Amino acid sequence: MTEKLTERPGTFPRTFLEFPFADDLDDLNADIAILGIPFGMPYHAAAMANDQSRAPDAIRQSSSHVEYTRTNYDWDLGGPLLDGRDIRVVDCGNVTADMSDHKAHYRRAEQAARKIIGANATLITLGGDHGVPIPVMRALEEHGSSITLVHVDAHLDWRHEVNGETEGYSSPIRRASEMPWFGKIVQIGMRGIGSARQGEVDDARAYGADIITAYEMHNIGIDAVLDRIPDGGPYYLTIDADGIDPTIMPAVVAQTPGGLNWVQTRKLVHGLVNKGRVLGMDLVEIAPQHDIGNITMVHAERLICNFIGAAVRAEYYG
Ligand SMILES: [Mn+2]
Repeated sequence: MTEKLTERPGTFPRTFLEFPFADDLDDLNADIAILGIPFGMPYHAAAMANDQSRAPDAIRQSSSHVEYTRTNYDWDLGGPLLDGRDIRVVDCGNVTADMSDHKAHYRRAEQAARKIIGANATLITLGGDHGVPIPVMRALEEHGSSITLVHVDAHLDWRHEVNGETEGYSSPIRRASEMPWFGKIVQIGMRGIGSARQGEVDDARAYGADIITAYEMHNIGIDAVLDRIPDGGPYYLTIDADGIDPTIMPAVVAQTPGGLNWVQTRKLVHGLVNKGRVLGMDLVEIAPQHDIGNITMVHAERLICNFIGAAVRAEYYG
């Protein structure tokens, strides 16, 4: 019997922008697939379901002007979202949890991501905390060599372990550095204080990670940041919401001043998509209970729509 890897969200709207729900990952017909991965590996028992676990459905529910967003002229894109083309976007739902086996969630997430990427669809992952890209990045194994990892975050995320857990939200970039299919790592937006100590910074630099702090990014601008990312792809883009400035994405656990503003974020997304193929992206670490008004969700939806619209126009799909 084939294990059911994902389930339909129980909220309304049930899918992102009410795109079709597609949970038959063995028969996936999609150019772009959205996947919720609610649960990372916790550092404490009380964090097994953290606030970030609610984010995939919260992002879906915030897509409130679907009839406009999917059909009307989008000035961020210079036309409608899918540019009037025959592009199939689906929402695969959320990776199914197993209350008696937390590791099963990552195993299913990796299997789901392998099927989606194997079907040649661009994967957009909604977290969850920053542990959830670990199984997604594992799933890229067969898809490319020398994938450039582009990481937006206030924090370095190079811890080997925290409380004995090696696959939690402080470790995704170190785990990626151990995967032979990743080459260059470019880290953008570091500032303030996180879980990294001098040793983690030394390790990242020894690997050759290009660490562009938030302050350097503000000084040199996004065009210069894009110039430091190798041309041609393939790329994987992981965005920790706390890398974005808390004035536009306040719904994070670690609010840190000085992050990417909206114009910089949009320029980075469009610039990267147009430099080469982005195999997938994730948006993680949104903690819905910290939102102010709906401002984080508005920017999250805009970010995802800009990524989709840019990919469509970069001729990714036939
Ligand atoms: Mn992070």
